[in-house]
Amino acid sequence: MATSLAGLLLRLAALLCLFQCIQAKTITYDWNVTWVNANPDGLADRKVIGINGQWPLPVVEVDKGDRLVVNMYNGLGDKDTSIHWHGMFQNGTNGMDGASMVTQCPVPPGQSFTYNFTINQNGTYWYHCHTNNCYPDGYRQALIVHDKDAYYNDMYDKEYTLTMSDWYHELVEDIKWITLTNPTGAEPVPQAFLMNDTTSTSLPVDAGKTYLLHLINVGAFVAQYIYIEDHSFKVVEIDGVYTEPTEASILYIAVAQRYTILVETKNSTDKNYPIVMVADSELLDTIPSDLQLNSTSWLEYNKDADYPQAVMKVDQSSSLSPIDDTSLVPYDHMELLPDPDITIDVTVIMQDLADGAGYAFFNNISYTKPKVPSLYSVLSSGNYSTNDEIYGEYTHPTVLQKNQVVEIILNNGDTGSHPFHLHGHNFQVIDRAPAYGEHFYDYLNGDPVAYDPSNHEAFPQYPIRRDTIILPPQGYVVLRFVADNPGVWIFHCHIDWHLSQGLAMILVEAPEQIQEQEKVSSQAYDSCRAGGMAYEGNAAANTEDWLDLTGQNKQVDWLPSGFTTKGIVAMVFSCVSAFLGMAFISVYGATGIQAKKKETAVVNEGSASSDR
Ligand SMILES: *[C@@H]1O[C@H](CO)[C@@H](O)[C@H](O)[C@H]1NC(C)=O
Ligand SMILES: *[C@@H]1O[C@H](CO)[C@@H](O)[C@H](O)[C@H]1NC(C)=O
Ligand SMILES: *[C@@H]1O[C@H](CO)[C@@H](O)[C@H](O)[C@H]1NC(C)=O
Ligand SMILES: *[C@@H]1O[C@H](CO)[C@@H](O)[C@H](O)[C@H]1NC(C)=O
Ligand SMILES: *[C@@H]1O[C@H](CO)[C@@H](O)[C@H](O)[C@H]1NC(C)=O
Ligand SMILES: *[C@@H]1O[C@H](CO)[C@@H](O)[C@H](O)[C@H]1NC(C)=O
Ligand SMILES: *[C@@H]1O[C@H](CO)[C@@H](O)[C@H](O)[C@H]1NC(C)=O
Ligand SMILES: *[C@@H]1O[C@H](CO)[C@@H](O)[C@H](O)[C@H]1NC(C)=O
Ligand SMILES: *[C@@H]1O[C@H](CO)[C@@H](O)[C@H](O)[C@H]1NC(C)=O
Ligand SMILES: [Cu+2]
Repeated sequence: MATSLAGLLLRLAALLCLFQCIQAKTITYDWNVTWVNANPDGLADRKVIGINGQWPLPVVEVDKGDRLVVNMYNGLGDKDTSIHWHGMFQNGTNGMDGASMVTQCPVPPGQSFTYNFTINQNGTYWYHCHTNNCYPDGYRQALIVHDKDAYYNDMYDKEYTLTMSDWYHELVEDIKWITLTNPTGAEPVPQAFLMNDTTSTSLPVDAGKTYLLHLINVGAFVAQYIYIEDHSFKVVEIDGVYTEPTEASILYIAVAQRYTILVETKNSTDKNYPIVMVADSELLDTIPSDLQLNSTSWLEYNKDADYPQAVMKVDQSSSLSPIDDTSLVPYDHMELLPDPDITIDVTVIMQDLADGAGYAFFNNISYTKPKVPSLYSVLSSGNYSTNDEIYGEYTHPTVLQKNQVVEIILNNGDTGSHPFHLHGHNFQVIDRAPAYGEHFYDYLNGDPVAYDPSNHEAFPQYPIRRDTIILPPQGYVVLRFVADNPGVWIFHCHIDWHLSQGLAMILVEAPEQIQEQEKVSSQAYDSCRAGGMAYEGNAAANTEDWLDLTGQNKQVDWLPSGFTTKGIVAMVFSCVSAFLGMAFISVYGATGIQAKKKETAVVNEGSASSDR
């Protein structure tokens, strides 16, 4: 009798603990964002964006179910800012998504913004600034969500987080980018590549154990190959989606993508093994001779043993053969979504506009930010919210109805590969071509190949889901998701340089539900007031006539017809060569020069005003 009472009490206590012990908590940070100095590659001291005087920035770690509250104070003095929590669905909290002019006003110096949302997702994420081009200045770091129910929890002994990134020595504001002098749109070439915000790092390991590694590319531009010499591993999660454990030996991680892997260590501790990161040099227009393309860190078995440099199996990064992410299977075996209710069919194009600078387009639109954050247009527009015209032509809006199955067909008219990211969702990847590996660049031999809805490979039964997907050079990718998350979500290339060239569009998902559920704090509107920005009205800030977009921000005008990028390239280079007194025009070919003869007058006007 006594024992069974004790047993009952014990069980009661256990039950209570179950309630209390797993009760979600609130994690609160006060972040004072200021400039600090850092020299992560040992090559150059530079100003970076720090938090509370520190850089590298704090890794945020939460348990699934927690509420995260970040009181951010902009102490930069000279720059607007905001934080996007990359991969977080912000279900019911669209205003916390952090994308400037989409879901909030940029936070000007001296203002605060409180991010406050619950996290009911698993896995590996990151946070970064989402105002203008502010994250290459260092404002980015890992965000890890621990899940006590993760299927792989009893399969490892210890976990590590390892970020990778490109690194520039100049402040973004000093990098010449969208200008007449760069008509080819050649992306700025980084000066270094970092592993975990340093040039190399050691992960101490014991023999005969299994380690969980969260790998995150927090770079602004360059994708990385990564492998561990003489070790294979199992992929268990990508972009917050658990996968069937899948054996792999090389990963290719584009900016913003994440992989979690299980690495089993060897039984002996006589050697340290290089963890090798190789920058994808195919993305670089030029490769300076002093740019170190590969970096080595170590699985450190033995502090007294050597730390050997990598023995590269191949000298060309493009011949490394990484696992194809579309071959992975989500652990939850979510089935292929049914045929779409709405299809968004867009083609990526890079082209110059009348100012002679290079821009990026979905079809014929280069995203240009509206005068009112699009979410605030939803909230102030009453029954006009379902009319896509009010969001302005140049935000490239599509209004989605609640629970529609949405298909995005993304064709690449460009010769580069691009990592595309959708806010607020992950998506099923139902088709992509060409595949990774030796055929990845095959479509460069001819015209771009568009997806043909009436002639395609069979879709996978359990397509992989992720939030950032690589679009192959001149190829395509096809994505599906359900519009079950009311909000304004931006879909964009995550190469930060391409985003600033306009490679983005917005989805206005279930605007009427947004109006019902979204509450924006008065503090959020304070950022708009302090920055002199409107927070009501259509894209042109018109609150009287919702369909009158007069005064909206527009993309730069088209070039006069017959005026080509090639012509501008020839013109600029011939100017440079004339200036230098050199005759290297011939390199650019006869067509370019002919085009140039017709067009010189127009471009000279442009250059006169922009150069002086
Ligand atoms: C932020 O940090 C700067 C530099 O240390 C300091 O001057 C400022 O008072 C701080 N502001 C807040 C709100 O903590
Ligand atoms: C965060 O949001 C919750 C739910 O709306 C609210 O109860 C709480 O007061 C908020 N916290 C802060 C610090 O704003
Ligand atoms: C990477 O850097 C973060 C932040 O500085 C640190 O918490 C983490 O332990 C580092 N990881 C490794 C593997 O050194
Ligand atoms: C998140 O974790 C839960 C519990 O482990 C799991 O059931 C669910 O499938 C996971 N979600 C994804 C997208 O992998
Ligand atoms: C280490 O030894 C154990 C037990 O002998 C064996 O099962 C395991 O496969 C070995 N691991 C490696 C990586 O060789
Ligand atoms: C790493 O890259 C550099 C050039 O950036 C090259 O000289 C070196 O040989 C490479 N290292 C290995 C191990 O291949
Ligand atoms: C894009 O094309 C559409 C359809 O041809 C046209 O109506 C629209 O004006 C174009 N927009 C721009 C910015 O050129
Ligand atoms: C919007 O609502 C107003 C009343 O609030 C009504 O007069 C108007 O006809 C409605 N417009 C549309 C397009 O439904
Ligand atoms: C958002 O929440 C709703 C209701 O709680 C749910 O049905 C929906 O699946 C969620 N969507 C996402 C993307 O998490
Ligand atoms: Cu891109």
